[in-house]
Amino acid sequence: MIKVYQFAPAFGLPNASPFCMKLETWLRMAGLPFELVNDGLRVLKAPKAKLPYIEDDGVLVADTSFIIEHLKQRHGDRLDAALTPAERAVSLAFQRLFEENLYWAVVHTRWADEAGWAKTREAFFGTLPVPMRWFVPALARRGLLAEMRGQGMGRHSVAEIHAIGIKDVTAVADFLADKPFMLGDAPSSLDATAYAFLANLLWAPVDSPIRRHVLARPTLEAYCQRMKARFYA
Ligand SMILES: N[C@@H](CCC(=O)N[C@@H](CS)C(=O)NCC(=O)O)C(=O)O
Repeated sequence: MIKVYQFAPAFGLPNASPFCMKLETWLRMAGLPFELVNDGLRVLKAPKAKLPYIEDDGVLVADTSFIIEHLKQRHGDRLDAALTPAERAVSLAFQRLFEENLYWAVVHTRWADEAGWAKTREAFFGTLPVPMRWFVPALARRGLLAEMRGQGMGRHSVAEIHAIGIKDVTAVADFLADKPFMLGDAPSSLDATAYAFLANLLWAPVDSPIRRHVLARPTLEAYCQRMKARFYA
């Protein structure tokens, strides 16, 4: 059985970490049996100090892209085998948009913005025992803000970060258009990423101009509802 080490669910989502939600969605889409281990403290022991990671037949694999590659090799490619080279290229480009760019704009709304941080602190750390609850949130916040600055997003003004996120959302909405799934009629691995990131924007109670822009494109919410009904029924 594949064991998935991830953060505990928060914000009423399968996971408030879009990467953890991506992996769970992908496993559901691929129809592979798995067991979730919801334990945020595992990040301290994780091979790359990030969650999620998996244990599959004694092998540890970290990073959702490497995990999915590993699972495809071991259990067959149930989602992307029929994609053309052009579809694979588009899929990779959108994956990068979500994971390497939009992600950091979302991090800003949750960890830098004061109103977003109040929600994040309560949802992610509210159940920590005292005295951890007194110092862990501030330490984690400092770490995330330093990562965001290191990545580059954290060097932009708030207005610029929102504009960047809005451009990404516009590109996704324009590309999805009225297709049922990102690449057409059939779901592919890209939908695991797209759904996880869009649902985290839409359904986490963290307001921002980026979230309002997602709400302003109703095909995106319809897409999330479609993914939820099909894979989380
Ligand atoms: N590229 C990684 C990213 C995973 C990632 O960024 N996980 C975040 C949660 S969304 C994390 O564990 N952060 C902990 C930290 O940065 O200390 C993947 O695809 O799995």
